[in-house]
Amino acid sequence: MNSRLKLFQNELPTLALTSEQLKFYDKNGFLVIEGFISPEECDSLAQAAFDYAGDKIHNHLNFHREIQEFKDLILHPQLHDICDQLQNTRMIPIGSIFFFGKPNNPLENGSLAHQDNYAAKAPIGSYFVTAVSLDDADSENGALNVYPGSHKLGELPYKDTKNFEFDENGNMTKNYPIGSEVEIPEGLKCETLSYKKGALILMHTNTIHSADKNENTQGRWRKKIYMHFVKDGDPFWPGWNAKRQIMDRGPRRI
Ligand SMILES: O=C(O)CCC(=O)C(=O)O
Repeated sequence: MNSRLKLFQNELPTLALTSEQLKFYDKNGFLVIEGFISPEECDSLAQAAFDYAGDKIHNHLNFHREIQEFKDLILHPQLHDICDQLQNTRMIPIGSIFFFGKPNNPLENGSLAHQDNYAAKAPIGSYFVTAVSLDDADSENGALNVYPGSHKLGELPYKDTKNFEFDENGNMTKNYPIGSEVEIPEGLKCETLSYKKGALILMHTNTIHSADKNENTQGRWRKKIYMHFVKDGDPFWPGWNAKRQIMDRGPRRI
């Protein structure tokens, strides 16, 4: 398969985070880096997603195993540089999930307030969440809500809930709001992020987050690819739907 993107280039210079970015992440449990990829690269990824999905406009797991552009993205050396610095070790990609974020789509219903490690069950602090937004996103089209500082609370008790239902042919028939819900501890504030097309969002696995269903009436989509990592050598639960698996990614550069 030929890639229309030229993302995976070993010769890309290393990307060092600033001390402000590191401090912000440490304090808040998330970080947004605008302009990580270009609008053209976003469009190329979006086109590849539409070409692959056809009329199946819903969440898709592991596009990076099916679509070269998404494989290039999850293997982007500068994405790894950033993950490695924030987690202070070599981070290994293990899975991804794509959201079309089509306005008023019955097969996309946002997500409940949750932490992400309920799914991967990796050692505490090992699992790591990254996402690239392929559209501008804000409260008008269901952007990500985060609870700054919640990553310092450890793993909270959660209500186990189903995310998806599939028919016998593997087609998604039902989508519940994603995530196993946690109770929001007192004192935490919810912040709805806004970011531009091409932004990279990094999130500690214990950061409580959610997203509203996209009910935009102006036809604004909110396409986004989440890519998940785990610390090199750590165990995790593959998951019957997600089927997480390690990928070969090259050496740590920074
Ligand atoms: O729709 C979103 O951006 C949030 C998705 C989410 O909460 C998740 O994948 O854990």
